[in-house]
Amino acid sequence: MALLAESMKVHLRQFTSAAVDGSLMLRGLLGTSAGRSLGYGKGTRYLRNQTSFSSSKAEAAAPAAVPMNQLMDDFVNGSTANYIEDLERRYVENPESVPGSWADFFRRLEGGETPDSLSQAYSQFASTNVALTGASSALAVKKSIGVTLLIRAYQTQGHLLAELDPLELDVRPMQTDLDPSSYGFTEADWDLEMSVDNPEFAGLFNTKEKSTYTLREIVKRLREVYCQSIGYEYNYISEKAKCDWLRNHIESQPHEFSSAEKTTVYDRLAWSVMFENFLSNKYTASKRFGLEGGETLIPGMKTLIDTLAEGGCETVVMGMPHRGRLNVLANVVRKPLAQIFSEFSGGLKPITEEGDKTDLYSGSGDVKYHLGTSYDRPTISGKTIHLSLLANPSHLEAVAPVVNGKVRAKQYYLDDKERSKVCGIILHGDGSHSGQGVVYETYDMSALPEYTTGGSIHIVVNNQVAFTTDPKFSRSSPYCTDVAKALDAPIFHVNGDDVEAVCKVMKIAAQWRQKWKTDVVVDIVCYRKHGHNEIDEPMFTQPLMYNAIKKHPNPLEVYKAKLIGEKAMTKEEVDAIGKKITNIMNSEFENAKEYTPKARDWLSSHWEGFKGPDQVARMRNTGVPMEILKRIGKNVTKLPDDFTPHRQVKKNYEGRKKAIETGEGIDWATGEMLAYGTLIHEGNHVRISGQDVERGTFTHRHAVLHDQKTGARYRPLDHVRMGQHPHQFTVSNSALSEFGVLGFELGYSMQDPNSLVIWEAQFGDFANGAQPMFDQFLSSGEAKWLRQTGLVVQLPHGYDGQGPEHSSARLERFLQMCDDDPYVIPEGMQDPDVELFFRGKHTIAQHQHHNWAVVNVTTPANFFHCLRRQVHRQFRKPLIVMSPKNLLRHPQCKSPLTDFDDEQSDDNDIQGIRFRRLLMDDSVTSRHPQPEPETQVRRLILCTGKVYYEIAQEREKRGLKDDIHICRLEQISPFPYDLVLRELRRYPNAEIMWCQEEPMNMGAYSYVEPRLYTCMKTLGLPLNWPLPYAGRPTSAATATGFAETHSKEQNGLINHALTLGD
Ligand SMILES: Cc1ncc(C[n+]2csc(CCOP(=O)(O)OP(=O)(O)O)c2C)c(N)n1
Ligand SMILES: [Mg+2]
Repeated sequence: MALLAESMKVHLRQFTSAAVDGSLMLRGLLGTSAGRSLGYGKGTRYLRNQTSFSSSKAEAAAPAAVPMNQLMDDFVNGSTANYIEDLERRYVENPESVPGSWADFFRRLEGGETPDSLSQAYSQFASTNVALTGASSALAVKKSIGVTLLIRAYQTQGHLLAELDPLELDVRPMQTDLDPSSYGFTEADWDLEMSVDNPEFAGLFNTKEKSTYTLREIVKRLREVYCQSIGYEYNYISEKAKCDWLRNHIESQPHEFSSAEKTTVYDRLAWSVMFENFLSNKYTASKRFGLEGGETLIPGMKTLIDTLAEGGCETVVMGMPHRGRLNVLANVVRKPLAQIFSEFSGGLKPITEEGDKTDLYSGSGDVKYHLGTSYDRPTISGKTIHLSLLANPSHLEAVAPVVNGKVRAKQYYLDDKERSKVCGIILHGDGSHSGQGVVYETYDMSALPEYTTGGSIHIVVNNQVAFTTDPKFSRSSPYCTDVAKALDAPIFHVNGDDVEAVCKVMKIAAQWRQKWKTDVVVDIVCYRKHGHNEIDEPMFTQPLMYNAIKKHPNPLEVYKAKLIGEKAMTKEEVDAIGKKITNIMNSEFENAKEYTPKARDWLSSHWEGFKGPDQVARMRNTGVPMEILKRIGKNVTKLPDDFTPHRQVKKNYEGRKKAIETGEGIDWATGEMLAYGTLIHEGNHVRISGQDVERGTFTHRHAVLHDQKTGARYRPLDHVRMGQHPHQFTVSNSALSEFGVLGFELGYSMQDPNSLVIWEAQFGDFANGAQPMFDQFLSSGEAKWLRQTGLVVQLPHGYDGQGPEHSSARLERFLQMCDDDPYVIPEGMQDPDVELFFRGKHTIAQHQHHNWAVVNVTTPANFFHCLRRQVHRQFRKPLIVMSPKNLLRHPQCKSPLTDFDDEQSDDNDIQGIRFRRLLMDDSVTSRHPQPEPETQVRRLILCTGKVYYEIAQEREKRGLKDDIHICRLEQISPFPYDLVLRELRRYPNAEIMWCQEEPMNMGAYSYVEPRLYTCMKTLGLPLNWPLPYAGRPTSAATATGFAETHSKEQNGLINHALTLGD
């Protein structure tokens, strides 16, 4: 609100001095000083809700500052000024379209009556309270203005007087704008009959039935609509049609529920309240983050879902925090009660199903109020709607963008162009909605072309406290929902004790979403019956509130009293509902004792055929026949004849084309393009998102070209094959967010395994803004929730003197989260069967049991295989890529096209047709697990990433190729034990050294060291402790900011790596 008021003041200031040369003016009426006048001159246009207006008059007077106090006139506030201007504009267009008294007023102004005389009339009116009948017509106009402004004020600010707090502790002061006396009315005016004949008030007053209303009736009606259990905030929405639609829905909705509807609402509320009571009686000492005090959420959500289904929605994806989650699972998603109760009794681990020979993998599990599930729910209209509730971590709000990503992916796969069939519902707490930045990041993506989902429905369970913190200490805005105003989302605040009001706003919210396809917010103002959880003492910190809560009846009692009072239901009828529910719960409680979770809740239907870690999966080769490579290469490097690319981009594309034609010198970007192109060719969906990914932060990708004459965009990868879906290849620059966008892509990747979803950070270090996504979802999500994702995260990494903030993607952190045992070599990798070894089968178990992979790839072809491997296997794991910067253009970092093909697919030698986890020294060729020893080699340097090229170049210069061999760990984790063992066998006399660019406390050193020792120990090699190390010393900062120091350090570590002792 403050922002809007400020912007309005700016307008007023500008209008004051705009040239008006004889146009219609309200100057005299609205204030005697020029500083308070309003109006718009010919050719000057006022844009609602914008902080500027444009004038076609070049010579328009420059705005002169007006003292702020003059702009604060209680009569000419932001909304009234806006309203009068609107009336004036409508009068100019069509005098019939405004109420008669206004038309008269404008006519008189046109007729030459001076603004001053009207102004005097206003003053007289304000001081003398002349009754309308028999008053001068000027005073009639004044009354009319007063009443229209009053109505408008209620439409805009009525929510400030709405009765939202069930505890009635929130004392809401009378608002000046909502007080009739602010418009000159006095007690004596209550029974004045007035015209309210205005199309914008048609929903409020039926003027056909009754041509005039008394002030008393008008205020009563306004309070009824705007100040009862619902507070509507919507007038800031800049699109008039949307505002009108909403106003119409608010003002002309039938306010009465039918008796059948009331029974349904009662039944649903009873389930909600009784579920919490049941749990509280049966599991007294258990934490469940109950919904007590906010139970009307459940009937509200059911109404929401019913209405969405009526509006064509078939699938809903939901995300929510701890509060009330079990209730939502039981009563909205309909997870079997016996299962929920069984989880309360300790949550048995799932058992192996009959006939299944393998041990059922159950992961590490999670607490009951984090698990997700899905269900097909029949709705009131008879349609069925698919509901899925995503598993979520404790990190409040982190799941919000994940929901939207999943919704967007579903819309892609359902070809839901209108975005009507799939909708996201995101639940929030009041504290977290206003406090967590990811909430804004999620809203901010809501209208971006490649991220929009056609609007999410946000529900805030606003219990007016966050753990022990009162709202005034947890947010600076009046409402916890104010952040959504930035997006023009309508916000409905509703008293959580009024279940019918909750259902009513949910219905409008669903209708809004289906109609306008933008976000909408429902803020259920309720309370929290217990402490933060059931075993927490709230009286320590909120004594007054909890004294009120103790005396407060629960929402079911409130509704029951209402229904019985108004004779909508009898006591017997409500009792029968209670009895039915108690019986069902009791019998489910009994069933829970026998309940053993057997469902293999691994993968959703799209994931059929995919394997959990307990099932043996296959890996496919990733090479592609040369002929297809060439065809795709040609298609994606060809630009239309009438397209004018930038000169450098043209050259770049010519280079790519030539490399494909000649089969030589494929660079990183071309290799990447071939990976995407071949995956698309096979029918997969490829999506790349992140900051500036279209061009690429380092100008290497140019996945979207811009015509230099027309500005038209061209995406070569849209042309891999004929009839390609327009979004099959998606590449999009994102909002400048890491947490939100990564979350979105994670959600997207979880939908369908046949998609390659990539999030790329601008520089790897910025990924730390998304740390909860790595900690809570990517590295541990499968273990906790049995849900797989093949999301690829590309993090530019490498020390090239750009300072501490652009060098390191913090490789060490990703490695620290890898769950492989540093001291145990996985079965089959230590002494592999030769045939299995060549077919790569001995590595599958390791990959399947690992939580994610971390790679640092150094050749375009290997990156091609690495990306393709993500899709060409029967399970999915997240992939963290330390992606290159200077290798994008490095003359040595090129691959021949033959490294991409599948020529060797029938050969025993798997390397070359698949991703190479370790690149051997370039002088050796044998890949046998027991290679011929290279006895002359004195040192084996193991390293990863681009430092390889620097060491190799210097080694060449120094003529040390025979003495020092270099191996690259392209995949650092899961650690390629088998290949490292092979290399150790190859070099029996060599000293093993680890070389890295990063400081010793960073990079891969700490991860590699114990694993290398394990390999040495296995082979009976002497353990050289500490592990010989060439790299930067330990450091607090990731890198130096001084270019000279950087070079010195870099040269120093390379020199160290290549300096052999005697
Ligand atoms: C990101 C994050 N910070 C802190 C917490 C610890 N925490 C759990 S619940 C809670 C209070 C949440 O308040 P609110 O959003 O109002 O939800 P309520 O519990 O009142 O339903 C806090 C601070 C958390 N889970 N996540
Ligand atoms: Mg709260």
